[in-house]
Amino acid sequence: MKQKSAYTVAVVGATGAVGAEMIEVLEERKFPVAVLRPLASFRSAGERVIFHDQELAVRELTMDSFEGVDIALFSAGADISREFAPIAARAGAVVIDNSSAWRMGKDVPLVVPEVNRAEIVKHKGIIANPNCSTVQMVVALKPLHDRARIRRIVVTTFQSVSGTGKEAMDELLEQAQDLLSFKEPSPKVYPYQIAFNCLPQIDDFLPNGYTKEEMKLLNETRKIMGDDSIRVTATTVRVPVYVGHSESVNIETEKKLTANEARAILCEAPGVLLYDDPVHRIYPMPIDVAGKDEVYVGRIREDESIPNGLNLWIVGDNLRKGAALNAIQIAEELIKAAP
Ligand code: NAP
Ligand code: 12T
Repeated sequence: MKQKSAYTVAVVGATGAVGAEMIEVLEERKFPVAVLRPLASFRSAGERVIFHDQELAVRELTMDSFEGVDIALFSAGADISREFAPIAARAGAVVIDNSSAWRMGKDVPLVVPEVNRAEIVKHKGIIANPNCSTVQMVVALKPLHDRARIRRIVVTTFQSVSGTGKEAMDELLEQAQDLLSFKEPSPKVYPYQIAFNCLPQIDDFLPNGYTKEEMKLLNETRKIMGDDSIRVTATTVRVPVYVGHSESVNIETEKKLTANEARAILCEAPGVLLYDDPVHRIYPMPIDVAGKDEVYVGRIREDESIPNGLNLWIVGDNLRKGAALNAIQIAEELIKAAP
């Protein structure tokens, strides 16, 4: 891709929760878009999306969708990415893929700009956006790792339903309404009732008893931090929150970091907002972080059960930094680096 004054950008999955956020973030950040091409399934072909006060018709995704496209932002699920990302790349586009399809590929950079922007230029047509839970965790942990070397991470996530998409957001609302009017809720997207409940399962189970989502946190963290010696163990939980993933994170470091030292480091860290003042009950919550770009960190305290341990509470907007915003930040770096 050559440097231009403005680019043709395709959004695959433009009618979805992430795709809609991508179009909003492109507009908000004044990304140099010459032509926006919104793509989705045949079901929503002809629907309209608004971009810079212009109504654009959604087109059905086909083999021919990528002619003349410079950048293709994919967010229509892993099956679609597996099939169409290579087609888009062959047509000359650089794909920035939000699904899990390509993340662990050897020739696929897995990028969070604050952590490893230098990887972007190594792409061979596809760049992967990490899982939402991984993104917010590494944004907060990388600066601590650089200073004190993280040896082990124990993380429990509290993930919102928007991570699953539009239908899951509708399901939470419907179930809450049903329950408040004494009707039996009917699970469709999730295996059990999500309203007024917690589900200790995100994505499918693997033979080792972990879910795929839990293993993404291990494998993606190692790849992005560029350190396969970091040990990670995760439990991922779906909670009845609309937008914003929260994480309780325990780290063990090689060098001692006091809570105050960690606060000072995170105060300066790019993409992080320190929100930590227990005396005044200041700590991040998803209802406050939804719609924000930064990863919020609070509840920083020393783990008194080991010599070099810290506990942190990390909250991010999963549709923004966890998906759309991170993808567009990658696109911004890409065009900056273009010859
Ligand atoms: P969503 O709200 O359910 O939206 C799905 C989108 O994909 C819709 O635009 C849908 O179009 C489109 N789509 C579905 N089947 C298609 C097909 N056969 N051909 C073309 N388009 C098709 O889901 P979402 O939350 O936006 O998430 C979409 C995907 O993004 C996820 O499956 C996941 O891979 C990825 N994601 C990644 C992260 C992350 O961690 N970075 C977070 C969330 C999502 P229609 O309206 O026509 O059905
Ligand atoms: N199952 O892109 O349901 O790997 O919250 C993101 C979000 C997979 C992914 C979810 C998921 C991904 C979810």
